[in-house]
Amino acid sequence: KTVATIGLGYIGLPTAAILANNGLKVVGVDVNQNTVDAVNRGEVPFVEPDLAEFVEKAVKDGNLSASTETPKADAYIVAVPTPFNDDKTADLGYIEAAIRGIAPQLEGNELIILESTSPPKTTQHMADYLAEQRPDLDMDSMLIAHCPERVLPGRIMIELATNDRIVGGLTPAGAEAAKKLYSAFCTGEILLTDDVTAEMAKLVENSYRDVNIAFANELSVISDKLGINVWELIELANHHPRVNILQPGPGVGGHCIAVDPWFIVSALPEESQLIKQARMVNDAKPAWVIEQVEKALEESKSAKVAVLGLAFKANIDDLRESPSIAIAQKLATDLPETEFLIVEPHVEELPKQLSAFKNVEFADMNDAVKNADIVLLLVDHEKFAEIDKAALADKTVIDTRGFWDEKKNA
Ligand code: SAJ
Repeated sequence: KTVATIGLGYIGLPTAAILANNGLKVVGVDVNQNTVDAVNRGEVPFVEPDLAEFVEKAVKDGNLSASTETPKADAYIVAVPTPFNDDKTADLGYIEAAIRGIAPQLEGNELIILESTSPPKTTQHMADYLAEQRPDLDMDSMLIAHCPERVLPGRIMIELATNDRIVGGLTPAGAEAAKKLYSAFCTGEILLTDDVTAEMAKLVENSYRDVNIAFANELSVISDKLGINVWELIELANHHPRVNILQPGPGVGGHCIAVDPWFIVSALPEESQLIKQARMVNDAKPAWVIEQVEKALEESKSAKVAVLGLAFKANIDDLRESPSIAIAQKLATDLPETEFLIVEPHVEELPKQLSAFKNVEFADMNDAVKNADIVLLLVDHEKFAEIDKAALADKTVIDTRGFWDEKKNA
């Protein structure tokens, strides 16, 4: 059996590599010539633990190659981006382009799996689009399914093999065929359903988390107005056997949780009031943090602010869609007289969004804390536990994660 994976990004390449390591002949397709060349040399164009070994071995064994052209294959896996437009609707352009590449190669009876996170009914749209491209093709013979990925970057090679998978077939035969392909490497349970339920399963997993984080973020704003400690409030409420409130923070980052709920909202705006409101609550949190800093600076604009953490969550180096970066950028723009000492132990230098500011400097953790008048903690990196608490005693501390809160850590 031969497989073509369309898209050699964070999901497509690991999937291609794991299939090839399990005896299938795989061609990875990408529009980026550099990516294609790198894979053909047995190299990986981005960092992900264990992936390099998988790719190197598969290429050496002759089971994996890459191309900018879509080849003939028995099965196609579409793993391309689905970004959203400014009006929060999904951009299906990359999926359609993938189908335009696949269409001329088809003879009937092939399997096509959509892996990209997509709004409800995208799998059906993909099939309809294919039928338009190939009016001569017997669509009833085609096996089409949606199989969303749920792997965590940093653990992709492990989670690809061990996570349970949801497979939604446009037809039961499509679901069965996709299950068979995934069982080449997936030791988790493979759960069959229809296409729209599978699309929604991925979206609601991330929306569930977003709504629950929004609840915690809203509580932090309410608690501030009431003059009570939100960390203590949540800690106490969570003693109830059926209550488990998440933790407030400076906002929600990353490329999934802050994006996926919009795919539901844009498909069903009237019906998705809660999901939409949660998104807005989380998106409003950075502005609230900025207000706290501005209040603290009212006395002296020439104060120094240590900003601890830029990553979108704890103990990673991923700065994409990070609320911390947005906060630092806005502060540096609005407060040109204030000096910002940026600390991010997981990266080597200031990211480009901050490097042009004259009032922003990349700093060592302990120096920044020592020299600052205000300490703003944005990410709960373990590394920050090494900061001597005595050094904070005479500073204004704005702790958006409750990192140093005694009630939270009681
Ligand atoms: N956050 C809070 N408070 C919390 C928990 C998280 O403010 O109590 C913030 C984090 O700081 C971060 C954001 O939310 O900015 C998202 O972090 P996360 O750890 O909740 O999730 P991600 O984006 O790293 O990964 C999620 C995971 N989905 C779920 O947990 C339902 C992961 O399993 C998915 O594979 C991934 O999205 C994805 O690719 O969809």
